[in-house]
Amino acid sequence: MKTKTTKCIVSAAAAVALTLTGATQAAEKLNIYCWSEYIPQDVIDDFSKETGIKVSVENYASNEEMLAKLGAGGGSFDIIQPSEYVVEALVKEKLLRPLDKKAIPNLKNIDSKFLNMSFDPGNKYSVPFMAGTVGIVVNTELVKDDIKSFSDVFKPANKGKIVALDDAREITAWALLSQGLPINDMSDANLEKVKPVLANWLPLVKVFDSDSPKTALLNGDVAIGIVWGGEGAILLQSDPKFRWIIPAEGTHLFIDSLAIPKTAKNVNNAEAFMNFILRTDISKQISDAFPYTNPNLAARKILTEEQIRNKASFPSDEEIAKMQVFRDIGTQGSKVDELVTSLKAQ
Ligand code: N2P
Repeated sequence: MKTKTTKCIVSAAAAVALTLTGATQAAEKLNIYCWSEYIPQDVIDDFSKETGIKVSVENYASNEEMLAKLGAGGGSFDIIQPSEYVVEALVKEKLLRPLDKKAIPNLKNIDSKFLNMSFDPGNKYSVPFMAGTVGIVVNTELVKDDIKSFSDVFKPANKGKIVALDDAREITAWALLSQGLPINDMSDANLEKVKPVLANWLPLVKVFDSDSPKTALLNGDVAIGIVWGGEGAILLQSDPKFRWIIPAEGTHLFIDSLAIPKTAKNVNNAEAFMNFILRTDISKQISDAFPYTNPNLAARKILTEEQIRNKASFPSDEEIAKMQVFRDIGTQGSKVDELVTSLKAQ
Protein backbone atom coordinates (compact mmCIF):
# COMPACT_ATOMS: atom_id res chain seq x y z
CA MET A 1 0.00 0.00 0.00
CA LYS A 2 2.74 2.37 1.10
CA THR A 3 4.88 1.50 -1.89
CA LYS A 4 1.94 2.11 -4.18
CA THR A 5 1.40 5.61 -2.77
CA THR A 6 5.07 6.44 -3.20
CA LYS A 7 4.97 5.22 -6.76
CA CYS A 8 1.98 7.43 -7.41
CA ILE A 9 3.75 10.45 -6.02
CA VAL A 10 6.80 9.69 -8.09
CA SER A 11 4.81 9.38 -11.30
CA ALA A 12 2.85 12.53 -10.50
CA ALA A 13 6.14 14.35 -10.00
CA ALA A 14 7.41 12.94 -13.27
CA ALA A 15 4.26 14.14 -15.02
CA VAL A 16 4.72 17.63 -13.59
CA ALA A 17 8.35 17.63 -14.65
CA LEU A 18 7.33 16.56 -18.14
CA THR A 19 4.71 19.30 -18.38
CA LEU A 20 7.21 21.83 -17.17
CA THR A 21 9.79 20.75 -19.72
CA GLY A 22 7.13 20.90 -22.41
CA ALA A 23 6.08 24.34 -21.24
CA THR A 24 9.63 25.62 -21.15
CA GLN A 25 10.27 24.44 -24.67
CA ALA A 26 6.99 25.84 -25.97
CA ALA A 27 7.52 29.06 -24.01
CA GLU A 28 10.23 30.08 -26.41
CA LYS A 29 8.24 31.28 -29.39
CA LEU A 30 4.99 32.61 -30.75
CA ASN A 31 4.41 33.47 -34.41
CA ILE A 32 1.59 35.88 -35.08
CA TYR A 33 0.17 36.70 -38.51
CA CYS A 34 -2.20 39.64 -38.11
CA TRP A 35 -3.70 42.68 -39.82
CA SER A 36 -1.35 45.65 -40.01
CA GLU A 37 -1.94 48.36 -37.40
CA TYR A 38 -4.05 46.16 -35.15
CA ILE A 39 -1.78 44.95 -32.31
CA PRO A 40 0.49 47.68 -30.90
CA GLN A 41 4.17 46.83 -30.57
CA ASP A 42 4.17 47.76 -26.84
CA VAL A 43 1.51 45.11 -26.22
CA ILE A 44 3.72 42.53 -27.90
CA ASP A 45 6.74 43.73 -25.89
CA ASP A 46 4.80 43.62 -22.60
CA PHE A 47 3.71 40.06 -23.33
CA SER A 48 7.30 39.00 -24.02
CA LYS A 49 8.50 40.72 -20.86
CA GLU A 50 5.85 39.02 -18.74
CA THR A 51 6.17 35.53 -20.17
CA GLY A 52 9.63 35.28 -21.67
CA ILE A 53 8.00 34.19 -24.93
CA LYS A 54 9.72 35.54 -28.01
CA VAL A 55 7.11 36.85 -30.41
CA SER A 56 7.46 37.35 -34.12
CA VAL A 57 4.80 39.29 -36.00
CA GLU A 58 4.00 39.41 -39.69
CA ASN A 59 1.28 41.62 -41.10
CA TYR A 60 -1.25 41.36 -43.89
CA ALA A 61 -3.58 43.91 -45.44
CA SER A 62 -6.46 41.68 -46.49
CA ASN A 63 -8.00 38.34 -45.62
CA GLU A 64 -7.21 37.14 -49.11
CA GLU A 65 -3.51 37.93 -48.69
CA MET A 66 -3.49 35.95 -45.45
CA LEU A 67 -5.31 32.99 -47.00
CA ALA A 68 -2.97 32.93 -49.98
CA LYS A 69 0.05 32.68 -47.69
CA LEU A 70 -1.53 30.04 -45.44
CA GLY A 71 -2.65 28.04 -48.46
CA ALA A 72 0.75 28.20 -50.06
CA GLY A 73 2.22 26.81 -46.83
CA GLY A 74 4.21 30.02 -46.35
CA GLY A 75 5.21 30.68 -42.75
CA SER A 76 4.21 28.70 -39.72
CA PHE A 77 1.77 30.66 -37.63
CA ASP A 78 0.35 30.13 -34.17
CA ILE A 79 -2.22 32.92 -34.34
CA ILE A 80 -4.08 34.40 -37.28
CA GLN A 81 -6.73 37.10 -37.31
CA PRO A 82 -9.42 36.16 -39.83
CA SER A 83 -12.62 38.13 -40.37
CA GLU A 84 -15.99 36.46 -39.88
CA TYR A 85 -16.40 35.03 -43.40
CA VAL A 86 -12.89 33.63 -43.28
CA VAL A 87 -13.44 31.99 -39.88
CA GLU A 88 -16.51 30.41 -41.47
CA ALA A 89 -14.49 29.11 -44.43
CA LEU A 90 -11.54 27.89 -42.34
CA VAL A 91 -13.85 26.01 -39.95
CA LYS A 92 -15.58 24.39 -42.94
CA GLU A 93 -12.21 23.30 -44.28
CA LYS A 94 -11.13 22.06 -40.84
CA LEU A 95 -8.08 24.30 -40.86
CA LEU A 96 -8.50 25.71 -37.34
CA ARG A 97 -7.73 24.14 -34.02
CA PRO A 98 -10.43 24.04 -31.32
CA LEU A 99 -9.58 26.39 -28.45
CA ASP A 100 -8.99 25.31 -24.89
CA LYS A 101 -11.30 27.81 -23.21
CA LYS A 102 -9.87 26.99 -19.78
CA ALA A 103 -6.65 28.61 -20.94
CA ILE A 104 -8.54 31.78 -21.91
CA PRO A 105 -10.50 32.82 -18.79
CA ASN A 106 -10.48 36.47 -19.90
CA LEU A 107 -13.04 35.53 -22.54
CA LYS A 108 -15.44 36.60 -19.81
CA ASN A 109 -14.54 40.21 -20.70
CA ILE A 110 -16.11 39.98 -24.17
CA ASP A 111 -19.51 41.54 -24.75
CA SER A 112 -21.98 38.66 -25.23
CA LYS A 113 -23.23 40.42 -28.41
CA PHE A 114 -19.98 39.39 -30.07
CA LEU A 115 -19.98 35.79 -28.84
CA ASN A 116 -21.65 32.77 -30.34
CA MET A 117 -21.99 34.36 -33.76
CA SER A 118 -23.16 32.39 -36.76
CA PHE A 119 -19.66 32.00 -38.22
CA ASP A 120 -18.49 30.12 -35.13
CA PRO A 121 -21.31 28.95 -32.83
CA GLY A 122 -20.06 28.52 -29.28
CA ASN A 123 -16.73 30.17 -30.18
CA LYS A 124 -15.15 26.76 -30.55
CA TYR A 125 -12.40 28.17 -32.77
CA SER A 126 -12.30 31.92 -32.50
CA VAL A 127 -12.10 34.79 -30.04
CA PRO A 128 -13.41 38.19 -31.16
CA PHE A 129 -10.55 40.68 -31.23
CA MET A 130 -11.89 43.79 -32.90
CA ALA A 131 -14.92 44.92 -34.84
CA GLY A 132 -15.69 47.91 -36.97
CA THR A 133 -17.04 49.28 -40.12
CA VAL A 134 -16.03 51.00 -43.31
CA GLY A 135 -17.01 54.60 -43.83
CA ILE A 136 -16.24 57.79 -45.68
CA VAL A 137 -13.91 60.49 -44.36
CA VAL A 138 -14.00 63.94 -45.93
CA ASN A 139 -11.48 66.73 -45.44
CA THR A 140 -14.02 69.56 -45.26
CA GLU A 141 -11.35 72.18 -45.92
CA LEU A 142 -10.78 70.70 -49.36
CA VAL A 143 -14.22 69.36 -50.28
CA LYS A 144 -17.30 71.51 -49.89
CA ASP A 145 -19.85 69.06 -51.38
CA ASP A 146 -22.16 67.37 -48.92
CA ILE A 147 -20.96 63.81 -49.42
CA LYS A 148 -23.41 61.22 -48.15
CA SER A 149 -22.83 58.05 -50.15
CA PHE A 150 -20.40 55.92 -52.11
CA SER A 151 -21.98 57.32 -55.27
CA ASP A 152 -21.21 60.87 -54.08
CA VAL A 153 -17.57 59.91 -53.50
CA PHE A 154 -17.11 58.37 -56.93
CA LYS A 155 -18.07 61.43 -59.00
CA PRO A 156 -15.77 62.48 -61.85
CA ALA A 157 -15.14 65.80 -60.04
CA ASN A 158 -13.36 63.83 -57.28
CA LYS A 159 -10.88 62.19 -59.64
CA GLY A 160 -7.44 62.08 -58.06
CA LYS A 161 -8.76 63.12 -54.64
CA ILE A 162 -9.69 59.70 -53.28
CA VAL A 163 -7.97 57.09 -51.12
CA ALA A 164 -9.75 53.72 -50.98
CA LEU A 165 -9.09 50.44 -49.23
CA ASP A 166 -7.08 48.07 -51.37
CA ASP A 167 -9.48 45.20 -50.87
CA ALA A 168 -11.38 43.61 -53.75
CA ARG A 169 -14.18 42.17 -51.63
CA GLU A 170 -14.73 45.55 -49.94
CA ILE A 171 -14.70 47.56 -53.15
CA THR A 172 -17.09 45.16 -54.85
CA ALA A 173 -19.41 45.30 -51.85
CA TRP A 174 -19.60 49.12 -52.15
CA ALA A 175 -20.56 48.81 -55.81
CA LEU A 176 -23.22 46.19 -54.97
CA LEU A 177 -24.60 48.47 -52.24
CA SER A 178 -24.76 51.38 -54.70
CA GLN A 179 -26.99 49.20 -56.88
CA GLY A 180 -29.19 48.13 -53.96
CA LEU A 181 -27.82 44.58 -54.12
CA PRO A 182 -26.91 42.46 -51.07
CA ILE A 183 -23.19 42.37 -50.36
CA ASN A 184 -23.01 38.60 -50.08
CA ASP A 185 -24.59 37.88 -53.42
CA MET A 186 -21.45 37.99 -55.53
CA SER A 187 -22.92 35.73 -58.20
CA ASP A 188 -21.66 35.97 -61.79
CA ALA A 189 -24.83 37.89 -62.68
CA ASN A 190 -24.26 40.47 -59.95
CA LEU A 191 -20.57 40.80 -60.78
CA GLU A 192 -21.63 41.58 -64.35
CA LYS A 193 -23.99 44.24 -63.02
CA VAL A 194 -21.34 46.00 -60.96
CA LYS A 195 -18.59 45.72 -63.55
CA PRO A 196 -19.50 48.98 -65.32
CA VAL A 197 -19.86 50.73 -61.94
CA LEU A 198 -16.37 49.63 -60.91
CA ALA A 199 -15.00 50.51 -64.33
CA ASN A 200 -16.16 54.09 -63.69
CA TRP A 201 -15.09 54.23 -60.07
CA LEU A 202 -11.61 52.72 -59.97
CA PRO A 203 -9.84 55.21 -62.28
CA LEU A 204 -10.97 58.02 -59.94
CA VAL A 205 -8.95 56.62 -57.03
CA LYS A 206 -5.54 58.16 -56.44
CA VAL A 207 -4.31 55.85 -53.67
CA PHE A 208 -5.29 52.29 -52.82
CA ASP A 209 -4.16 51.56 -49.27
CA SER A 210 -5.50 49.11 -46.72
CA ASP A 211 -2.58 49.35 -44.27
CA SER A 212 -2.82 53.02 -43.40
CA PRO A 213 -5.32 54.88 -45.58
CA LYS A 214 -5.30 57.75 -43.04
CA THR A 215 -1.81 58.73 -44.15
CA ALA A 216 -2.84 60.09 -47.56
CA LEU A 217 -5.57 62.14 -45.87
CA LEU A 218 -3.28 63.42 -43.12
CA ASN A 219 -0.63 64.60 -45.54
CA GLY A 220 -3.18 66.24 -47.81
CA ASP A 221 -2.44 63.94 -50.72
CA VAL A 222 -6.16 63.23 -51.06
CA ALA A 223 -9.32 64.85 -49.71
CA ILE A 224 -11.77 61.94 -49.43
CA GLY A 225 -11.28 58.43 -48.13
CA ILE A 226 -13.16 55.19 -47.81
CA VAL A 227 -11.43 53.70 -44.81
CA TRP A 228 -11.66 51.28 -41.87
CA GLY A 229 -13.50 52.74 -38.86
CA GLY A 230 -10.38 52.79 -36.66
CA GLU A 231 -8.51 54.78 -39.29
CA GLY A 232 -11.43 57.20 -39.50
CA ALA A 233 -11.43 57.52 -35.71
CA ILE A 234 -7.75 58.53 -35.68
CA LEU A 235 -8.48 61.18 -38.32
CA LEU A 236 -11.40 62.57 -36.30
CA GLN A 237 -9.17 62.75 -33.22
CA SER A 238 -6.42 64.47 -35.15
CA ASP A 239 -8.31 67.38 -36.70
CA PRO A 240 -11.91 68.65 -36.65
CA LYS A 241 -11.68 69.32 -40.39
CA PHE A 242 -12.26 65.58 -40.95
CA ARG A 243 -15.87 64.41 -41.10
CA TRP A 244 -17.01 60.77 -40.78
CA ILE A 245 -19.94 59.55 -42.84
CA ILE A 246 -21.69 56.19 -42.81
CA PRO A 247 -22.53 55.67 -46.50
CA ALA A 248 -26.22 56.18 -47.26
CA GLU A 249 -26.35 52.96 -49.32
CA GLY A 250 -25.36 50.95 -46.23
CA THR A 251 -22.08 49.45 -45.21
CA HIS A 252 -20.27 46.47 -43.85
CA LEU A 253 -19.69 45.41 -40.23
CA PHE A 254 -16.61 43.32 -39.67
CA ILE A 255 -15.65 41.18 -36.72
CA ASP A 256 -12.02 40.13 -36.74
CA SER A 257 -11.14 37.23 -34.47
CA LEU A 258 -8.10 35.44 -33.17
CA ALA A 259 -7.74 31.82 -34.19
CA ILE A 260 -5.13 29.06 -34.11
CA PRO A 261 -4.34 27.31 -37.41
CA LYS A 262 -4.31 23.50 -37.26
CA THR A 263 -0.62 23.55 -38.13
CA ALA A 264 0.38 25.79 -35.18
CA LYS A 265 3.38 24.60 -33.22
CA ASN A 266 3.09 26.81 -30.13
CA VAL A 267 -0.51 26.29 -29.13
CA ASN A 268 -0.13 26.99 -25.39
CA ASN A 269 1.65 30.23 -26.14
CA ALA A 270 -1.05 31.21 -28.60
CA GLU A 271 -3.74 30.71 -25.95
CA ALA A 272 -1.64 32.57 -23.37
CA PHE A 273 -1.39 35.49 -25.80
CA MET A 274 -5.13 35.46 -26.46
CA ASN A 275 -5.78 35.57 -22.75
CA PHE A 276 -3.23 38.37 -22.31
CA ILE A 277 -4.76 40.65 -24.93
CA LEU A 278 -8.24 40.06 -23.52
CA ARG A 279 -7.08 41.51 -20.20
CA THR A 280 -8.92 44.75 -19.43
CA ASP A 281 -5.83 46.96 -19.22
CA ILE A 282 -4.18 45.46 -22.31
CA SER A 283 -7.36 45.67 -24.36
CA LYS A 284 -7.66 49.36 -23.39
CA GLN A 285 -4.06 49.88 -24.54
CA ILE A 286 -5.03 48.34 -27.90
CA SER A 287 -8.06 50.66 -28.19
CA ASP A 288 -5.89 53.68 -27.38
CA ALA A 289 -3.63 52.88 -30.33
CA PHE A 290 -6.17 51.43 -32.75
CA PRO A 291 -9.60 52.84 -31.95
CA TYR A 292 -11.93 50.28 -33.52
CA THR A 293 -15.15 48.94 -31.97
CA ASN A 294 -13.72 47.01 -29.06
CA PRO A 295 -15.83 43.92 -28.27
CA ASN A 296 -14.15 43.79 -24.86
CA LEU A 297 -16.82 45.18 -22.56
CA ALA A 298 -14.54 45.37 -19.52
CA ALA A 299 -12.06 47.51 -21.50
CA ARG A 300 -14.82 49.63 -23.00
CA LYS A 301 -15.90 50.59 -19.49
CA ILE A 302 -12.54 52.25 -18.85
CA LEU A 303 -12.28 54.12 -22.14
CA THR A 304 -12.64 57.89 -21.91
CA GLU A 305 -15.91 59.53 -22.84
CA GLU A 306 -14.19 61.07 -25.83
CA GLN A 307 -13.12 57.63 -27.07
CA ILE A 308 -16.65 56.25 -26.70
CA ARG A 309 -18.16 59.31 -28.41
CA ASN A 310 -16.00 58.84 -31.50
CA LYS A 311 -18.56 57.79 -34.11
CA ALA A 312 -16.00 56.11 -36.33
CA SER A 313 -15.02 53.83 -33.42
CA PHE A 314 -18.47 53.23 -32.05
CA PRO A 315 -21.35 53.55 -34.51
CA SER A 316 -24.80 53.81 -32.89
CA ASP A 317 -26.90 50.65 -32.39
CA GLU A 318 -29.24 51.98 -35.05
CA GLU A 319 -26.35 52.29 -37.53
CA ILE A 320 -25.01 48.84 -36.64
CA ALA A 321 -28.44 47.26 -37.10
CA LYS A 322 -28.35 48.36 -40.77
CA MET A 323 -24.89 46.93 -41.48
CA GLN A 324 -24.36 43.66 -43.31
CA VAL A 325 -21.73 41.09 -42.35
CA PHE A 326 -19.70 39.23 -44.98
CA ARG A 327 -20.34 35.51 -45.44
CA ASP A 328 -18.13 32.95 -47.09
CA ILE A 329 -18.68 33.12 -50.86
CA GLY A 330 -16.51 30.12 -51.69
CA THR A 331 -14.88 30.11 -55.09
CA GLN A 332 -16.60 33.36 -56.17
CA GLY A 333 -13.92 35.09 -54.09
CA SER A 334 -11.28 34.60 -56.75
CA LYS A 335 -13.61 36.01 -59.42
CA VAL A 336 -14.05 39.12 -57.29
CA ASP A 337 -10.27 39.46 -57.04
CA GLU A 338 -9.83 39.00 -60.79
CA LEU A 339 -12.55 41.53 -61.59
CA VAL A 340 -11.08 44.28 -59.43
CA THR A 341 -7.49 43.52 -60.43
CA SER A 342 -8.32 43.65 -64.15
CA LEU A 343 -10.26 46.90 -63.83
CA LYS A 344 -7.50 48.51 -61.78
CA ALA A 345 -5.02 47.64 -64.51
CA GLN A 346 -7.07 49.40 -67.23
C1 N2P B 1 -6.59 47.04 -39.38
C2 N2P B 1 -7.50 46.74 -40.50
C3 N2P B 1 -8.90 46.50 -40.15
C4 N2P B 1 -9.32 45.16 -40.55
N1 N2P B 1 -5.50 47.78 -39.86
C5 N2P B 1 -10.60 45.08 -41.24
N2 N2P B 1 -11.12 43.78 -41.23
